[in-house]
Amino acid sequence: MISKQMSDTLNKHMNLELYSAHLYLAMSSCTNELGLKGASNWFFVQYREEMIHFMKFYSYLTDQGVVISLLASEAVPNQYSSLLDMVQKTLVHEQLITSCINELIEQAVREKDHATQIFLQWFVTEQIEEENNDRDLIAKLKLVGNNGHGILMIDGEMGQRVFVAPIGSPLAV
Ligand code: OFO
Repeated sequence: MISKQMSDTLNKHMNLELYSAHLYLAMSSCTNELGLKGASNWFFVQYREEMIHFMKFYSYLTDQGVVISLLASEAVPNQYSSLLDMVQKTLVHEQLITSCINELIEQAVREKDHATQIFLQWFVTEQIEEENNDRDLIAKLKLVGNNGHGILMIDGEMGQRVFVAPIGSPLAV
């Protein structure tokens, strides 16, 4: 049993996860255009992870008997000054998502909604990893600055990222 208020805010957040997926898919396209194939791969993997996050919310809500609402999707930016700019904006976006997850948990606690609290725990851990990955990349990109060899080395590392669907994930897109 989930309250209307709780399901509405979860539904809203589900749409934000879809926005995240679109944001990173656009970044994958931008980096591809710049010739940074590794970074393009990294953002594409990030896109796929966001689709899993979206589907986790979708499955949770439908399992709770909620008919989901897909809201109109906001256009995402596709102009960036550099790879560093993209990753810095990624970190800012992930910090926003972290604060949204925290607010969702606070609401679930207020409503004594234990099921939703348990559901959201996975996202608490996930957000630590998301922010940490971005901070690592920002630090490396700042170290190399405008050095082309350095950027290509980081691009090569970003190309190693592999998508791994979390155990029990509703859908590997
Ligand atoms: Fe779904 O964590 Fe990023 O946005």
